[in-house]
Amino acid sequence: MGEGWDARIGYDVLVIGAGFAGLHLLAELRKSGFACHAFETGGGVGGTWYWNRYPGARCDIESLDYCYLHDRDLHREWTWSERFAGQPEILRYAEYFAGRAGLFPFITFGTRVVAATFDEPSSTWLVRTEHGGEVRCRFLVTAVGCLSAAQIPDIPGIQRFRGERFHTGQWPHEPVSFAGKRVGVLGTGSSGIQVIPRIAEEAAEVVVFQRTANFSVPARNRPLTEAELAGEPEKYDERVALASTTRFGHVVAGTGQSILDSEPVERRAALERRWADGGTGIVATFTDTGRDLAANALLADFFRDKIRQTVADAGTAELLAPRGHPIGTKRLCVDDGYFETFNRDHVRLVDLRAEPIEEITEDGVRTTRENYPLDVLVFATGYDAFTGALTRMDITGRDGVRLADRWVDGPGTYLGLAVSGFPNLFTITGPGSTMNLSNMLRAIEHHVAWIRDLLVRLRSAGVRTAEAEQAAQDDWVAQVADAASRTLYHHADSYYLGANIEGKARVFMPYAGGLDRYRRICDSVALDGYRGFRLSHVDEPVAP
Ligand code: N01
Repeated sequence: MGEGWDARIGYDVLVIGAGFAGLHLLAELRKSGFACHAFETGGGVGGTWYWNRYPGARCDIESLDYCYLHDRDLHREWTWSERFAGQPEILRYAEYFAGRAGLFPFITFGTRVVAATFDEPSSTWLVRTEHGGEVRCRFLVTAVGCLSAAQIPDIPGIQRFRGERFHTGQWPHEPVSFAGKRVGVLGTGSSGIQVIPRIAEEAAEVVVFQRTANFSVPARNRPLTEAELAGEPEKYDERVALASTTRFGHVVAGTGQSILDSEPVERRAALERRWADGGTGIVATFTDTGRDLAANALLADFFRDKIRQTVADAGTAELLAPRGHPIGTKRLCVDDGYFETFNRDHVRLVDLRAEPIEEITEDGVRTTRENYPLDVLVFATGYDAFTGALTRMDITGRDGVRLADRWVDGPGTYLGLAVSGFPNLFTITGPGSTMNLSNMLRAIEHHVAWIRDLLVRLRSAGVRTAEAEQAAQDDWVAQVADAASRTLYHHADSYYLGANIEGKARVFMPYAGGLDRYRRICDSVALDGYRGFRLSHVDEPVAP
């Protein structure tokens, strides 16, 4: 039990989730001497990488950037095999980390947390699991991921379908065979764009139901070379420095030029170089494409031309060419042969804007135009992003207020780390932090260190509760909105704005001001004695 707190409480800290965030926090808390434990819904560690086992699942950030950097030895010990690691390798890395830090005995697997209630007289959280277990703790930290609450659309007849049905984010552990089958895929975001080419390699027929065409760039994945791996130890310090000095947490080099000021020939040459190199870095080639619609349109034209050059059938190419949202305002996808897949005879694209789905039948999908008989339906339909994993739990703070109710008009947080009215609750990569607008691993490492330092400080100061002040939270919510208003994000109906979930408030949820700026703000809050938090001490009287 951690020193300074009452041993009768239960745990000092409970962590919900054992993905990259939960594992790292658990390891840090244990090193700092806290009595802590984690609950995890899955049967193993890894979070996103435990659940997303669909064929083709692969990270869109380079392996050497998408890994922990807080431990130099760990970075030296692990050897990545490819430029963009696949799901099995990333999962092995998470398992290796958990084993190396001796975390397995401190995680209860296969156990979903369904409720957490703040008990005001004792200033503790009472946490309830799906199996009816109850555990008490002083501090509760959510590490539930921001893209983990899978979303299956409520299409009429969906329950009647007699074939197999999968969501990419809840993929089964046993192999799924598509051989000889007619497979329908709904959704053409990052998951759909990765899974469709792999399914097409095996299936007899593939029908892709597309509502919104998406921008995608080839990954150009390849094995990492001996030279790259050998040079890595020397690059370690630079990578650590970049985590706090760059917008994304790793370097995304551009030309430093405006696309509007560039000559057509040099513009094309710069973009062709990036296209040939692969990965999302192409959107950072020019300085103005993320904030100016005319500049953005030039970049979007380049992408649409690439689709026309790749897809043989002109009509299909036009349907696949994204329109109606600026490039980058929905997450840029990274693919391996996505557009080429539509040149295969057994792959068909259905434009749901022209023929919406009327219903799912026992043996397929019926649109306003046609019946599509199917053996398998794959939902690559995304997530109730950023808030869903939190609001699907019944979290109740002071005065019996539920988090889901508190956030009905959009998620209010202080720094994405705490919520007023919910004392002693901290959220790793919560709404209002940079989340997936930055490298998630860099954001996680920052949050974990920040929360650990705060807890150590609270313990040594004998603090009973720490709670975000409403005024500080309101100010932060305004800063999040202001940062978003300087971007083009409002021009797309994206999950960043909650637009993919019917009835969800349309509020831009991530902090778009950059991880470097965000870190400076959080660090100044800490240096300033945790400005914006109200602290009550162990010897203060507790409200009745
Ligand atoms: O989900 P999405 P995702 N009828 O929300 C469509 C990360 N990730 O799982 O755009 C028909 O992006 C929806 O259409 P629309 C990454 O951060 C990373 O693909 O709403 N279609 C859209 O096409 C990513 O951004 C990696 O019109 C429906 C799709 O489903 C995030 O996770 C890999 C529909 C959902 O796309 C989420 O990606 C995978 C309906 N009723 C994921 N409802 C990598 O690292 C939804 N759609 C590479």
